[in-house]
Amino acid sequence: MEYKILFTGPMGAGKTTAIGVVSEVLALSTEVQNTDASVKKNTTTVGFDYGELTLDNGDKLRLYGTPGQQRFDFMWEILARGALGLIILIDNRRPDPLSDLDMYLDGFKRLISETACVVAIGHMDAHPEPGLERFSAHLNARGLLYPVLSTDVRETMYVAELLDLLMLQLEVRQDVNTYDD
Ligand SMILES: Nc1nc2c(ncn2[C@@H]2O[C@H](COP(=O)(O)OP(=O)(O)OP(=O)(O)O)[C@@H](O)[C@H]2O)c(=O)[nH]1
Ligand SMILES: [Mg+2]
Repeated sequence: MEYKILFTGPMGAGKTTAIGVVSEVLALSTEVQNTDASVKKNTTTVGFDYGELTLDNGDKLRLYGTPGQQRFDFMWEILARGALGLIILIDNRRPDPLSDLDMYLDGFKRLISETACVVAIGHMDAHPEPGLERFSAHLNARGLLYPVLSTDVRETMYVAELLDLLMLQLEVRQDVNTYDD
């Protein structure tokens, strides 16, 4: 089986980093020099990221990452097409990470209602607040039950964990659908 998985999140959260650390092919990334002075980073993604990963059972994950800059919102729908799950990567250094989360939950509403979603909070090492319980409460208040965890996508192990959690939800969903029939 092949699965398309999408990573999204604000500029600098670590989408390109995450795909780069787990991809077994040279990750494709459309980086250009960053001219947005409000985010201190040299380059930013303007098209999308792409990487591939084969699981132990032979399943292949095709990993896509959205650009973080708001001016590329039009890419969201294109990239969401055919995806089997969404990983929302939050950057806890930003002024209002909870409303960032809302933006992606709203923007990808259809995809996540039909598939699976994991909410991963990055950059907690330097910015522990808001804590995980605030994110969970926020999701619960919206009637959503997705796994929320802290991550550091510079480490392969953490990215693998996010993918595992997403795949697990898909398996559960498939089982439930089988019972429905
Ligand atoms: N300290 C710390 N640094 C992190 C963490 N996660 C990612 N980073 C760093 O943050 C930066 C993220 O950059 P990218 O991977 O380019 O971010 P992006 O989400 O692709 O950004 P855009 O393409 O501009 O939207 C990299 O320098 C990572 O090494 C973390 O949890 N803690
Ligand atoms: Mg990027």
